[in-house]
Amino acid sequence: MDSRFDALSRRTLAPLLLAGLLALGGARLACADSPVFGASGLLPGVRQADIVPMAPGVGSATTPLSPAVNLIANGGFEEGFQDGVGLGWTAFANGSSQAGWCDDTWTPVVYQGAHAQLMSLKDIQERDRYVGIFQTVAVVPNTTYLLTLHGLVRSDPASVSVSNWGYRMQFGIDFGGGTDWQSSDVMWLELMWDEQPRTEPPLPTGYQFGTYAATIRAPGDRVTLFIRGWNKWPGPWEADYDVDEISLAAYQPAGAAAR
Ligand SMILES: [Ca+2]
Repeated sequence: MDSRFDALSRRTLAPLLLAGLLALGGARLACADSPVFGASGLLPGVRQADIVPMAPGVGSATTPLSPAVNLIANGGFEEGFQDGVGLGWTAFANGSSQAGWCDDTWTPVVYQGAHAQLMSLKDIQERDRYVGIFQTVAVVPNTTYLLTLHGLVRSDPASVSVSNWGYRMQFGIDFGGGTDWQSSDVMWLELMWDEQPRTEPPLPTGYQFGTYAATIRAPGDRVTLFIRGWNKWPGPWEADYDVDEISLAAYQPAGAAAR
């Protein structure tokens, strides 16, 4: 892949403001009980070549087409929610747990604007429980797109060593535009966003957001983007997965865009 296709990895410190949503007696509760669905799925193999992550460090050298048109509807979650799920998105989960979705307005975990999508899991009865959202968008075949995700993982253990890497976030792409998150057509990749304290922003830095960017070449006229939180182990601990500012936009390298 062209070396100009490089990093957008960056971290942003959130202000340490404890805004109100879901604050109760000092403990922040995640979503209330919400519907759960279906049976569990396995992680299918990843055809890495179809999703090209950007290496860290050269973010300024990459430029989406200007003006970049975000194909994702409500990618910043500022346009509303229904039943806790951002408008334009569809929820999924695989049961044996309490799964929930919320309009998260808690300032420290909102990447931009006033809202983020919160997905939560707790009271896990079996291994490998998932909570997620997806959206299908129309694309131009054989066109390269830039996918950008922002978010963070929060858990009660607040440590990958304590939880044994028990709380991870992933995204998946179905290049055929399918809407079954358990289909083997979905290619899943892990976001390397390690868990942070669930209810108390770490001092002195506050929460650190993860940013992921990759180029995607769509073979057909539709692709589906899935995003999910993954609780690996049974147990009572809660994990909260926030995502915000999700973008899929036609893309060309900076050198071409500058002319
Ligand atoms: Ca937002």
